[in-house]
Amino acid sequence: MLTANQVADYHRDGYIIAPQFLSAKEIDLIGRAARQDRKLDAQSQGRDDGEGGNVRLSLWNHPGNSVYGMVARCNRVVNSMEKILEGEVYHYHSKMILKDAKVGGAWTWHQDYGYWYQNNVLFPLLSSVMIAVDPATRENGCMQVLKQSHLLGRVDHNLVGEQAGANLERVEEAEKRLEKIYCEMDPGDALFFHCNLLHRSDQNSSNQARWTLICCYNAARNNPYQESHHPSYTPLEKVDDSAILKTGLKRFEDDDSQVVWMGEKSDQSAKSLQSLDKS
Ligand SMILES: O=C(O)CCC(=O)C(=O)O
Repeated sequence: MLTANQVADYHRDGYIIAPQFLSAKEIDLIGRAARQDRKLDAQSQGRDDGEGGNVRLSLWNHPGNSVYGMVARCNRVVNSMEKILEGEVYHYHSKMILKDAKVGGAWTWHQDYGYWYQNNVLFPLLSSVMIAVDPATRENGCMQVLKQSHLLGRVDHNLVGEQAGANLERVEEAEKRLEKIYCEMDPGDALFFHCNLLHRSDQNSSNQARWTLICCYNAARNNPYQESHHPSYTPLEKVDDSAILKTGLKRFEDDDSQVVWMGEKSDQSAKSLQSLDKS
């Protein structure tokens, strides 16, 4: 679990990197499961990155009983989130970002709340944890964050390609004042980040894939005021940390009955934004 100091750093900077948050055995299992998982692959969708590339991701709403679900439900992760968000949390969704060698697309500067605000969530009481499955480096398009940008509050977003992009003038001004951090990570390292933290990543032109698992949580007391394509409050069944290894290579291919896939067609968060061309 995150320590009190790590949580304090998170609140000061908008993010914290916890090295080796998953053990070598756990992350090796996740990587093997994901790479052999035909269902995860089949459910993946591409999103135009507005820079001539395409990001590929698979996204599911409920954590379910796969090995990825065990990560999203384990005490180590969920209790850390409950410390950060200061109360009960529920699973908002998880996604695997499949940033493949040579072809993996970019993510434009955005805040996650730039998307989620569109989903009738009133307060920015959401947080995500990005767990490196592969080494994430500057060369293969690791995450970049603007330190302390969560203190800006929510910035307006427009549609960029098929992504939500933060207002560029604001981003440029923020870049002059705030430090940009390249979050290079080893497999098993975890980046916890605030939903108003500005972040992006470059295209992957290297020979190394950069896959990451991202689990997102909303505070239970921040239940959306209207239903959307991501879940409203659903009690989260926590599991012991040992459940990850005990579950073994249980992939979506073996059982995805609990997860509720979210295909491109039903993800309206970015699509509901105005395109810059039209504005
Ligand atoms: O995978 C990345 O580099 C960024 C992903 C991201 O920003 C997101 O899923 O919101």
